[in-house]
Amino acid sequence: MKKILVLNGPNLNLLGTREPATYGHETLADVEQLCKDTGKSLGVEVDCRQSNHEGQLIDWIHEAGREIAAGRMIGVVMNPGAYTHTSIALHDAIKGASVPLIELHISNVHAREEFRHHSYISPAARGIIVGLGVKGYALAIEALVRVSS
Ligand code: CA2
Repeated sequence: MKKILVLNGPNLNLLGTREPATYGHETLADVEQLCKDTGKSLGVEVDCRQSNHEGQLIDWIHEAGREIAAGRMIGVVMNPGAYTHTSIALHDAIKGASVPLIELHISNVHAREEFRHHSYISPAARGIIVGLGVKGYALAIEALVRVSS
């Protein structure tokens, strides 16, 4: 069974604990369960990881690149959190590791502050899902399966 890696970036471990008007009531554990259930229904294994550290996220993208090259992984779904708006290093990692990656945001970043309108990740992403709440994770997993088959 092929795998998909779901990466959540900084502060997403706080999901469900505050700012419910923006990010909903579901916790990160709820989101990870949704991802695993979605994968199961599509015949893929979903591995979920979260880190508040840019270098850790980069190491996981490199690892995904090796798994994809070996034919064991389809790609990555990533909510890069605020690193979306700052991280050239994540952009370079995605491109450098040749990882098909769906960039995902729970909130509609384009309807929020100006500083959230620019993404360093989008030019390196295979596709983008924005503003559909945590259900976007299920849509992103399905999108990755569909575009890679
Ligand atoms: O909408 C998204 O998914 C974001 O990637 C979330 C990031 C934000 O910096 C991006 O602009 C958009 C923030 C994640 C922080 O998550 C929290 C969840 C609950 C409480 C506090 C923060």
